[in-house]
Amino acid sequence: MECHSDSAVRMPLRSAAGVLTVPALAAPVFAPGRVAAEEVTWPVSGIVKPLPAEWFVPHDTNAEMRWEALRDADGKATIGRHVPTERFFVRNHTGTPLIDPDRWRLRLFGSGLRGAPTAEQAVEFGLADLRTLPATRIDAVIECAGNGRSYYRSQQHQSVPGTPWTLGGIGSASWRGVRLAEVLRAAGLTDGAVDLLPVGLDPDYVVGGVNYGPVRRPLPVAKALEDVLLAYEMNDEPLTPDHGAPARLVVPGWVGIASIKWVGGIEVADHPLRSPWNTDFYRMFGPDYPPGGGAPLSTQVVKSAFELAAGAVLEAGRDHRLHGRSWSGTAPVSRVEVSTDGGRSWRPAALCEEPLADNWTRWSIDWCPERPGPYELRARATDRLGGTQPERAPFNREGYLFGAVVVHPVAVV
Ligand SMILES: Nc1nc2c(c(=O)[nH]1)N[C@H]1C(S)=C(S)[C@@H](COP(=O)(O)O)O[C@H]1N2
Ligand SMILES: [Mo]
Repeated sequence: MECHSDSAVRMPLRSAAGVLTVPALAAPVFAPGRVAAEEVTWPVSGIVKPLPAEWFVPHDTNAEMRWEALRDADGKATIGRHVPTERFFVRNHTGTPLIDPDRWRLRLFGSGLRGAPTAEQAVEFGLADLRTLPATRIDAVIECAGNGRSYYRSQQHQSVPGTPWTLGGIGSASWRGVRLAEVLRAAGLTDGAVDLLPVGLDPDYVVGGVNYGPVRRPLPVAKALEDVLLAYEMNDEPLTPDHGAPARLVVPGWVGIASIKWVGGIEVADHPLRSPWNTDFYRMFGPDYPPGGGAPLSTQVVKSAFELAAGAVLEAGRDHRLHGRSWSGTAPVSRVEVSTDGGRSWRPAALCEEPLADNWTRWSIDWCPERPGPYELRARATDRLGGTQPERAPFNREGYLFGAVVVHPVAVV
């Protein structure tokens, strides 16, 4: 199924200013979490913020971060641990809605709350209410499940549909907000609750003539209580429209789709919940998986990237400091090795900081290529639970979780 062929989404139009506009939709699909969204302005722009070509590679309704933009022409870092909000990648199934923060309400309802309120009798929180709850800050990457997808084709000769990300479908930020656990407790969470269904206020996702309704993905209550944040700030500023204003989830370590943006409603249920985002999409499909797909995707795999353009040109006979970052959804990174000879030999990279869970770790290694010619760089990380990067990523039809070592070509002249 071409469910991730984002190009089919309501045919976004690119205006002269380079802004996407999405034509209004006819028949919305009913989703109980999507009630009275009068505070939302549609039609929407695809992505609201500017997308300068030196920072981003556009992919339909999405924008990928360029890894080479993490260094300036002299090789000096332009970005620390956090990616500034204006430079953060964007993954939109449709387009960014503009939401009036003063009228916005988060509505919680369902059989997992005391008194089982219906969507119409939901427990409501405005932004001001959320700000009266204890605030928490977390440092975490958000990474698309499809990050690295293009390498299924280029390295493994496997054709997969969907956004052809290289490795820029990830960003790290400081997120501030209230623990979802606090909100759930304030709303009357019961011991019987098992699943949540956070629903986005963005337009319905329509692809291949099918309207899947608003973007919404079940989240187990256990994960919600563990470490999920309902964020209203990103990098010390209120969330911007493209990144989920006025509030989004941040689900550490998990595939980006769990981190629902523009969250408007959350169903809390005493039974397992389903949506196309945990049945048709974001599972492993293919010959190596059960007919209905593997389990819904949760934690991210180990990956590494160089802060360097593919095909970068380096001078022969002098020392170069190669920089990169590695991350894992499961545990802090423990080790990074780099190969400059096509994977024959590996040297340890120096970690530039104490590795943290849910975040990337910066590293560097010096390299003095003696002779001109084409070279292949490789970086391979291992996390504290022993997770590492294989030579090949397990094939799956939608091209999720590409965790294999990426071959990074450079030219030495
Ligand atoms: N409501 C809503 N939430 C969403 C999405 C979306 O399209 N709509 N995209 C998801 C996906 S697939 C990813 S990878 C992350 C991307 O977050 P970002 O755009 O802030 O980088 O948001 C997730 N949350
Ligand atoms: Mo994603």
